[in-house]
Amino acid sequence: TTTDLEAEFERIVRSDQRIEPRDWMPDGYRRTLIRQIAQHAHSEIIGMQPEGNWLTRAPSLRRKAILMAKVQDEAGHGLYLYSATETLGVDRAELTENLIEGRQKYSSIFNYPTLSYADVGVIGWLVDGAAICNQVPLCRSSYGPYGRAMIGVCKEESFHQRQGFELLMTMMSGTQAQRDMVQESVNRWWWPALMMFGPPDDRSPNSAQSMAWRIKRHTNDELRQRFVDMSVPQAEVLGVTFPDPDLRWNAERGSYDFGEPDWDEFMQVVKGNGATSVERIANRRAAHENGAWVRAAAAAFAARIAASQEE
Ligand code: FAQ
Repeated sequence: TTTDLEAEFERIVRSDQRIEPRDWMPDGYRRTLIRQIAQHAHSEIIGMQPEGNWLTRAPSLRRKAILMAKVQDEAGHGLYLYSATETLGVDRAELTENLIEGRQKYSSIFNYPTLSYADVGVIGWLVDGAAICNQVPLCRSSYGPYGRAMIGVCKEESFHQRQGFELLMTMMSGTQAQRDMVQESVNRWWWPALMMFGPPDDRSPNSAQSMAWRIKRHTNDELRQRFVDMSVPQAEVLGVTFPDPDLRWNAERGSYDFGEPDWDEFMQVVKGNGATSVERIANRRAAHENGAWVRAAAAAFAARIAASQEE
């Protein structure tokens, strides 16, 4: 009976075992996972654009090779996460449609422009840093295919974060103009990076249920705090500051106090009114349409192989 199935589902979740694709699950659990994993996949794919913007203008062959590897990794993460979403009974073609028609979201962070090469370093350091902070706990997510996907993804994100930090260390030991370029970039990305963790807990409609289902393991504010605490000492090593006058050590809490991100800006960006929102989706749509002949050719080839095997 449904009650037995529900009880079994609850038992698996509560004992920190994994729900697998063929297991019974509540409709809401399935819907939440499709929403979160698809958004995550879309973020990886759209997230190739801001850094891809600098591939043709990398300052050296070494930087170009590193950046190319990173952007290709993001593509891999996206495809891996689309596969994880498909285990829940949706079709990848449908997910792509949802993205380019604006029916599904992707991370707010990718709606900001990359204006200098320092942005490549700062995205690696702060954006991948925030991504790791958010995704390491997701390795223990209750849905098997998602949790397992996160393990490989996090290893690659760690490489991304280090390449960003190393790039910034190199620039910070260069000329004053280079140091200024890094600080200017940090000033632009700090607040958007904090917004990646989502709205504050009291305005996060999905958190409580997602935590009860052990899809999410920490609240948005918990992870944001962890990220701030992790980033401040790294900024000191680099020799940059964050644009927040309220940022200071709180000995009592053993954590940094910090200011409030501009949540109106966040809501605008999430609604599709970010600086580069239109451009990002237009590029994705064009890539999809320009790839139609590849999909048609692959389908025709597969049909021919299938027909020849029937003979
Ligand atoms: N942007 O109730 P909550 C990467 C939406 S890392 C846009 O708190 P939830 C790596 C949220 O969907 C980035 N929308 O929601 C990389 C919901 O709307 P809905 C991707 C946001 O799901 C680095 C509404 O607000 N990482 O790509 C954002 O419990 C460099 C209410 O929010 C992931 O997706 C936002 N920042 O918590 C690639 C991680 N925040 O769906 C290239 C997995 C919230 O009801 C280069 N996802 N919203 O219409 C998660 O952990 C969660 O989904 C949260 C949001 C924490 C993002």
